[in-house]
Amino acid sequence: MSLEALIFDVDGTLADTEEIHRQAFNAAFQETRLWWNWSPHQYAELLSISGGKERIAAYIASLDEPEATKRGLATRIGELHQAKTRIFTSLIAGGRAPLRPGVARLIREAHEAGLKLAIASTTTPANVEALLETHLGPDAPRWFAVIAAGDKVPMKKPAPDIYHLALAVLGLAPQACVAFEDSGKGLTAAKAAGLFTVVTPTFWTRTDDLSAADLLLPSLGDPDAPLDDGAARSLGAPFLSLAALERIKSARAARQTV
Ligand code: XBP
Ligand code: MG
Repeated sequence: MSLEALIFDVDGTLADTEEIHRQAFNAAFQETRLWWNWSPHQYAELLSISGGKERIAAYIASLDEPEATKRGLATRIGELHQAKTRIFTSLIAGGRAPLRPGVARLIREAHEAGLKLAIASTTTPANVEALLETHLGPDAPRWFAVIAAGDKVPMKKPAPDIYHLALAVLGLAPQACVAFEDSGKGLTAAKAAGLFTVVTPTFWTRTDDLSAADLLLPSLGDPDAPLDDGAARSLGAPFLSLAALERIKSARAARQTV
């Protein structure tokens, strides 16, 4: 089955955004005078929880405070997360998280070749639009047949729900698509949805179990930012182009039918 769609995760995959998320959370905590401050080490641990609202809830539950205090704090999660999202999207619009190497090139290549594009992310939809509009232009969100993100599904990654939603709107079988992820949770979700998955880890996900990746690369690479020799050799090209992706995916499918 030929390649008909690319499905992209957002945080860590389109751009290395989690440090900006961390700063936005902390700025929201200052703005609401809670004075919490998540260190990079603390945030790396909190990232085991998908979803910003769920992350705040888990942090509140971990506090050494009376239950009544924690119940009161839990009623403020929506307000806190709205403030955080406003701050995050403003930082993104200010260019604080460039797209990773090869992302703009591959999205444009797929768009111009007539492939369908989709997003499958745990993050809040406003974050996705800010990232796409800032780096690919005001029309970019409309290049995507579906932006499946945030609370649009009951179960977040590593559950496959968000990928099932993206595939349903695309109207495609998983065999006709490729997923792009950065984390173990995202990889688990994409594989559970039956997708060939390219993984480009970041600092935050470098210790995740990525052994189920169909293609594991340091990034997608670019003509002016070619992959290192090892990755280029495994790919048979200095960066991941649509042609290289189709070649590798077809070869893997052919081997599986033997
Ligand atoms: C990563 C996440 C998100 C972000 C924070 O999403 O787990 O929760 O860390 O964004 P993905 P929100 O890798 O699936 O794009 O605060 O909007 O959840
Ligand atoms: Mg991610």
